[in-house]
Parts: sequence; C-alpha cells; structure tokens
Amino acid sequence: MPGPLTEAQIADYDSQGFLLASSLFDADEIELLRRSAKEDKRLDDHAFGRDDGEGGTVRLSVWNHPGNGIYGAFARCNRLVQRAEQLLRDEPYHYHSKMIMKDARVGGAWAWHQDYGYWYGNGVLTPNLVSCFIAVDPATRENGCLQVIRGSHACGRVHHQLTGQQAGADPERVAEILKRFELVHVEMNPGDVLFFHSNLLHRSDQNHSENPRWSMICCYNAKSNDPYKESHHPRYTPLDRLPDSAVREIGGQRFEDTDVHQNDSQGQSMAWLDPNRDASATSLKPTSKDANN
Ligand SMILES: O=C(O)CCC(=O)C(=O)O
Repeated sequence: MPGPLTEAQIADYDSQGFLLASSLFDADEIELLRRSAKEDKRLDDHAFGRDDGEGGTVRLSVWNHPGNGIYGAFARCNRLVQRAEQLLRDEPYHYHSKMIMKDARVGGAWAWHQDYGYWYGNGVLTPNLVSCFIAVDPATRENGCLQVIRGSHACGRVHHQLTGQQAGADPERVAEILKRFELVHVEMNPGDVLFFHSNLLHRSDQNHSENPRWSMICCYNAKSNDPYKESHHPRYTPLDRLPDSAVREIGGQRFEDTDVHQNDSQGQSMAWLDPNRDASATSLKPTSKDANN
C-alpha cells in the first residue's frame, strides 16, 4: 500500500496546483468501482445533463455524503483522505463526490473553470479545497482527458460566468493565462488519481471516440474552511475514515449481495443532489451573449 505523500510531492502540488498519483488503486480495486458504476441504475436515475455550449451535453451524478457503499469506500479510504489532509494541511471533510459519465461518441465538454469558481457562492471563504479525480476508464486525448493549466491556481479566483448551462472562467483572462502558463493534457490509466487545487483551471474536450471516459471525483473541504452559510453542499461533517482494505471488502460484498440493486440501503445515506438545487453554476450571471438570446 502506498505510504503518505513526501515533502517533495507536497511541494510539487503547492507549486503546480496538481499532483498525479499513478496506480493509487490497483486493477482489482478499480475494476470493482468500474463494474459497480456501470451497473448502477442509481447513477442513471440521479444523472443530470448540462449543455456544454459546444453542441454536446455533460452527464454527471452528484452526492453529498460518501455513504457506506463502494463509492463511500473510495471517498473515505485512508489513501485518499490522508493525502487530502496533507494537501489541505487540515482535517478534510467530504464536500461531495460525483461520477462524470463521459460516454463514448456523445460525452460533452467541460469549459475552462476553477472548482472554487463554482463553490465561492456557497459561502466557502478560502480556496482550501482539493478534488481527487479517480480515473475509472482510461483517459486519453482521444476520449477527452482532463486538461489543466500548470500553476494557474496562483492566479487566484478568476471571474466565472454562465455560458449555456455551464459556468466558465472569463475567456479573455484564460487566454492570457495560457500565454504564460503551460497547458497539460492529463492522460490517466484506471486507478490513477489526480489531486488538484480548487483554483486550478481545468477543462476537457468532447468525447468523439469509441471509448467511454468515466471518472469519479471526490471533493474535500478543510474543516477550518467550514462555509459560513447553508448551501446545496454540506457544512463541516466529520468524515468516518476507513482503512484501505475497505475498498476490496465493501466492493466485493456488493457483488455477493444479489439484492443490492433492489435494496438500496447503501444509497440512502448518500444524499444524491437534486440538479435543481445545484446552484453552484446556475446562480452565476449569464454572459451578455446568452442574455441577448
Ligand atoms: O470530467 C471532466 O472532464 C471535468 C469535470 C469537472 O471539471 C468538474 O466536475 O468540475
């Protein structure tokens, strides 16, 4: 089992705004997640789509509490939570998780944005949050891997506006940032995890390939950054950390339990997000282009 992050890795994260951990989950573990997700009707039932402003639609499901099932085993396992703690330098709590279902041929694009650009309006005072992007399928240039701008978290929060149904960072500013900072395509294998700062600019292309690009993203906020007001994502809630072995144990049980799809006891505790309550993006002002339409 991989140990904690080294000082050098933490320093890398601080300067680049992201850190790629290769094979943080092994092939068996990630296959448990992949199979669970692809067979999970609840993900479809709770999925919502957002117009990507490029003629496609992004599809995702979001839940606020990690729960006791396989998704919770990933979000609560020591491997992720310990790293989040090291990067936040504070006790992490689960802010939400989501499954990004970027399907073959039709998966939509994500505009340049910062997660903190979405979350600022939720009463979160500092950008001391970290997102952990777990590759469920291989993520390549062809199927729309994540793109990041190295070091862009240092630019601070960029103004975000709504284009179509997606919030994006001010395009003029992003264009200038791209002249000075490096664009990185983060190609990943299943089980790799990208940790990234909430002010890191990131986007992804549509998926025109024959291969799906699903990923689960677990987002953690620092305890000391407890939002000052209620929103559609939780305020500080202690995280019940699990040993790393829980991924295999809970994932294995899922497939032994033939009633799991009918008996949704694992899902009850997750607080799936109703898309109509997801005001992170939609509370933003539309661009003048949209306003004229
Ligand atoms: O999966 C992607 O390509 C991007 C997802 C993302 O940026 C987000 O959920 O905020």
